[in-house]
Amino acid sequence: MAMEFEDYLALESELGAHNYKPLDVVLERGEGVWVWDTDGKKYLDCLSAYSAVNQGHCHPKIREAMFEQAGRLTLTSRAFHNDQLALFYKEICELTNTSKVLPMNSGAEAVESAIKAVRKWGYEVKGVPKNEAEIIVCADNFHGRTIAIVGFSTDPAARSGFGPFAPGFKVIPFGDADALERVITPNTVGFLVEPIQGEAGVIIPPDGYLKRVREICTDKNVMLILDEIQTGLGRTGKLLAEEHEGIEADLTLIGKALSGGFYPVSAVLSNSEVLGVLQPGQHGSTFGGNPMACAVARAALKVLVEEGMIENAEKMGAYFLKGLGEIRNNLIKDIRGRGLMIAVEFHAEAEGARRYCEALRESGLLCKETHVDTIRFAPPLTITKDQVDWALERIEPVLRTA
Ligand code: IF1
Repeated sequence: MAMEFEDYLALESELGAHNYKPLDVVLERGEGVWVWDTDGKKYLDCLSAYSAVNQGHCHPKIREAMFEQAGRLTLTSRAFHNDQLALFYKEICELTNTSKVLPMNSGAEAVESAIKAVRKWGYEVKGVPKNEAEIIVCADNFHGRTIAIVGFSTDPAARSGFGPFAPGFKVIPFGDADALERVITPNTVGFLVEPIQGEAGVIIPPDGYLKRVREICTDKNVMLILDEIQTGLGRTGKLLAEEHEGIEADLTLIGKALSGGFYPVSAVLSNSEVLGVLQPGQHGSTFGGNPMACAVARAALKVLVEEGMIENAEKMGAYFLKGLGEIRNNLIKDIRGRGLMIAVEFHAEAEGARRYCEALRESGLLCKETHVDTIRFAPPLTITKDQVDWALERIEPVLRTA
């Protein structure tokens, strides 16, 4: 069956759940920062699959690792050992200064796993009474789509209609360390937070926030859980965003770019105390830690570091942000970013960012609005100065229009 653009959209609409509203483009190929649609039109990808493709589309070295592993051994389950897992552990621990790792698949699973582990830590190590553990989260968080996670979301779209929800979560404002200090009780086991809120619209907390949070958590014996699923692995110009404030979380959650977009791979990285409470049979996953995932993740981490992508994100991010800052349009409310995690927010009078995303698509640039008023720019970390210039040449006329 020869499929045309309209046929793909019609079939998807007929047979798929309508839980997305994608831009009208059907992609069939990607290489580096570029993707091509079914008509052969080329675009610069400024979303990078929500930062899962930090290393660029179809990175040849990750692909090679995946092909090689696919021809050897893909899945053993954790009933047996495999020859990739130990090396994945070693490499990620050395890179991130971690003492224990729990491999999972999706980001949401990493979040769920961290919640389970800190609760258990609370009961067994901190001495919290049975079923009384509390975890503090922030308003406007985004941590995934499971029942427990959407239960502590403050976004009506994400949570309404899905109850009843798991108890044990308290919500405080993001960026407010005093609020954290006030709400902690002896039963608080963890504080779960994004270093920069992604879905909320690239919200950067005040300077010193994470440092204060780290001090408060240490002081009150509360485990600091940083969700670096989006901010991690180079996106903000550091391997982990926590480095901007020179702190270390007790648990760090990574996913997305851990596979460079080839495969769902996530992990909980922890000090030994928290993950140390999990005993055989208490947690697991059929695919977690499988040899394919480990081989792919090892290659994805290697190229991220060896090819200088993290430093490039810092440099190109600053250059991109500066270029965007020169665009004049009274409808633009704010332009902000760290590394290549960048947002342009419009005033309500602009009547939404979606139309700008549509116009950018026409001009050969793919990006996506978040909520109503914000466009996120997050190209692969391999982007060159010429490619940023190419992007700015197209963004400028579009964003300049009223
Ligand atoms: C979708 C958003 C981004 C995340 C953080 C955990 C997860 C995510 C900080 C869960 C996932 C994704 C999910 C994706 C769109 C995307 C997203 F707009 F929804 F919020 F990136 F900004 N923690 N974020 O950002 O990871 O289970 O999906 O692997 O379509 O829902 P996951």
